[in-house]
Amino acid sequence: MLIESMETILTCPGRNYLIVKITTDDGIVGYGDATLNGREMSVKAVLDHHLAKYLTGMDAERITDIWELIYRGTYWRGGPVFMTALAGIDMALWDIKGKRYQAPVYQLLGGRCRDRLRAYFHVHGHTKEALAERIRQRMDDGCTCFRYSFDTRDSREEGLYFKQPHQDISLGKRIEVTEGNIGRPEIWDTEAYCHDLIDVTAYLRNTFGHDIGLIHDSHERFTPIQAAAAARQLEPYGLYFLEDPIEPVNVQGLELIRGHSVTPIAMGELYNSMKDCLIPIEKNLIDYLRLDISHYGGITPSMKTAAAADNHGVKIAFHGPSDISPLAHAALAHVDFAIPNFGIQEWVDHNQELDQVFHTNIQYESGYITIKDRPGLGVEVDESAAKEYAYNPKFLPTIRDREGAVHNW
Ligand code: KDG
Ligand code: MG
Repeated sequence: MLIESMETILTCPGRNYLIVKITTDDGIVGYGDATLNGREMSVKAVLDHHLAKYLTGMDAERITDIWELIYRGTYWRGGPVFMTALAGIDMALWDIKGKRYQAPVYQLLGGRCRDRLRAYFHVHGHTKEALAERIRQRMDDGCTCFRYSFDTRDSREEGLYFKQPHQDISLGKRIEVTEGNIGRPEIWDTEAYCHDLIDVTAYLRNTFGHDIGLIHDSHERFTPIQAAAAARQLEPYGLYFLEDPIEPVNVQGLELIRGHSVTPIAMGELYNSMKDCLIPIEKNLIDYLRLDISHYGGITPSMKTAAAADNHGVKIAFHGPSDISPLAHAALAHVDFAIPNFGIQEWVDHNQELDQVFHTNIQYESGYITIKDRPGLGVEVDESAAKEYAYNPKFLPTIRDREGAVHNW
């Protein structure tokens, strides 16, 4: 079964998504996700100009071999752009293999280890009371774990709030900086944020008791000592995990946090290869690995890394935001079902446009994700619907501190 062609499809049903489509000489079509938020065109160029012809004529069944060939055989390796392109190819090849053997991908990965996946959603509130209200609404539909964010009030300037740039994604209001407002990035103050983080977390725990899981994502905005102090102060409130407290690939920073607190730590959405995460795994510096399957080279390396993590008691909690497509959500769900060390899955609501383009077989209901058996990844792509939603270039949000210096995103 030879690869006849590889194409890319760029679509924007609410957000921009880059799809990889591989067709084999016997007519099987496989799809994968190659979306890198705000960098779609660079991934598309890698796929269209550097890899499409290269793949033509290769045996579509040899997934690992093709992965190795592209990863190490073409000399320049790694980085988010390249690993996202590779992920799209890898997912499409797994989709093809499933269709070829008429089996869902998780069956080819070893079969189910569980019946359903516990999911968590983002909740954001302007105030802590509003945040609690959002959590209550979500609890009504069965959700038991929440990734909470909030606006921080500026004590020095009446009426000013420090915003977390990503905050409104969960509410469907995307605040990516557009060309028009790129000169006005959000202001950031880590000290004020840290103070509010402890205050808001205490409020949520006191309000809801231990009935719910609480996750906070710091988006690498702390220095190691700030992160250690925050993790220690958060200890009494029993977080499910504190996510991305510091920049990736800072082993000493993670050691500092670990030396001062037992708050569970999650890292990983900015990792691109096993080399980024092996030391934190082996030294037990993290508790949850949040790989982004679309930026980490796909299903093939994720399975290997999950096995390494399992060996050290580290659980997998894949990055699952709205800026990767339902194809990526399906791919990570297949892995989640097939690995013994699944932790929890970040999940997002779908809008109508998204459902028009991607007909997915992965469902969320009452706090859990289930999968309906279909061959391959199980997501049908409506290409004519995809064409209706033209690419809409956007900038990612940025933040600066009070003095105007750029701060970690
Ligand atoms: O594109 C950036 C998003 O993927 C990121 O803000 C989402 O950190 C994120 C998360 O944990 O979902
Ligand atoms: Mg995150």
